[in-house]
Amino acid sequence: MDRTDFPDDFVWGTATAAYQVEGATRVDGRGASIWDTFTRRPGAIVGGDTGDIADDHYHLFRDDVALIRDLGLDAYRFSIAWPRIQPDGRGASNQAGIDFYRRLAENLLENGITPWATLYHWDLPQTLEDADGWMNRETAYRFADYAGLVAEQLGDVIGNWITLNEPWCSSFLSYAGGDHAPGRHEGTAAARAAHHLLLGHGLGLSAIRAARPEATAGITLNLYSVVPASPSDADVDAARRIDGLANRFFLDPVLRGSYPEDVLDDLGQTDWFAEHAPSDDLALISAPIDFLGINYYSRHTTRAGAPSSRPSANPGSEFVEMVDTGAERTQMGWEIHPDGMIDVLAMAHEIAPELPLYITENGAAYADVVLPDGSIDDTERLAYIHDHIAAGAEAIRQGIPLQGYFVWSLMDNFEWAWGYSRRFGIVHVDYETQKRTPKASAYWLAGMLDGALSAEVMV
Ligand code: IFM
Repeated sequence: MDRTDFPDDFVWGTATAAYQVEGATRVDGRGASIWDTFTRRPGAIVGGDTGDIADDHYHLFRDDVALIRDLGLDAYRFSIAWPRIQPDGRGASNQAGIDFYRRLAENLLENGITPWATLYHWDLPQTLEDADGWMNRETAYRFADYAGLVAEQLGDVIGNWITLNEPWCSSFLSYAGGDHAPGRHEGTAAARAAHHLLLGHGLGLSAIRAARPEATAGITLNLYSVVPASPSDADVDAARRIDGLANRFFLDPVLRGSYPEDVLDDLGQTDWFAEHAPSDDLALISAPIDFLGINYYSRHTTRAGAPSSRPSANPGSEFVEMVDTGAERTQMGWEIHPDGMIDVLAMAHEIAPELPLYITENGAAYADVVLPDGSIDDTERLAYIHDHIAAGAEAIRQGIPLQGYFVWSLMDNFEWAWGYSRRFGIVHVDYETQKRTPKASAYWLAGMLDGALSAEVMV
């Protein structure tokens, strides 16, 4: 397999997110985010890790951009930290924050790499969480102000915008499951946070379009292939619930302009949505996007199970069990199912046949071993990425307009509640020295893309 198996203009990229890589959390006027707060909560993060230093990408970005160039990649998807731009989540922009992203974007362009910026990859300014965060509709308007401000000031060097990354995570996982910042347990009411995030997307999109009519803009959803463990009515219904919460609750409003009624019913939120999610909101949320970003990692096989009273990131579906099919899993425990990537692409394509699709994240965590000669032979990650890229090629053969693939992640980084205990990078990071070492998967990718990765890269 090489890049000639894909259209000439297919975008090959890699992705990171601000809090996971930047570090430098207290410099140049950056305000506190909910992750700065959450990582201080005892027991919230494995090992008590924080993003305070992470990969120090804030200072080392030039070396990281050189790596991206040498990998032969066309695009870099990074995220902009809202609290660097508006330390309190509102008001005028902090010039030092804007300047950092301008330096990064300019450096990318000088190296022939196209910047793709995500505006919200989960680092809400803490002051906005103090005012009830995404449970408060006002936060959507603050996000739109921020999006417009950034597009206005950086739209000359950044042409591709993603409003939100994975709103399922920043709503259900964060406000129901409590696994992610701000670590709240609002149960099924977390659906309201999801609506406010999506409203933020709609308002933000319109602010980007107003500031930069020429911009290309979309949203990234994390979608799962969901299948019932058996054809029994109960297992099929379990699949309906999980597909509803994970996929349709986000795809439908963005692509169809409506929420799935069965999911609102499962969540007991029909009345709240009738009153607080009017058709005007849905018109904004479903305004045309230029592309849909899909993050794909795994498949869920579901069966009906026993009710549990534990706070769940899938509220209302506590009595659904995920089945172990015996398929191989990554270190995250996520089942490896490359064909599922075709399923989720097809899911979106069926609703919006003309819409360009991008895999904005795909990758795997494994317990890498640094060999005595310093190399990292991550054959499992290499196979995972290879097989998913092959699935992408198959999706294109089936007529799905897949236009790009971004590997998650460029380098090992702060994996949220898992801290530094999970490594997703194709480039290894020694957190003591900040030395970057490309893994076997990076060399393989560079070979496929005719990159020019040298034997070892020191930072
Ligand atoms: O690290 C995350 C990323 O921030 C969002 N998508 C999934 C990745 C792996 O868990």
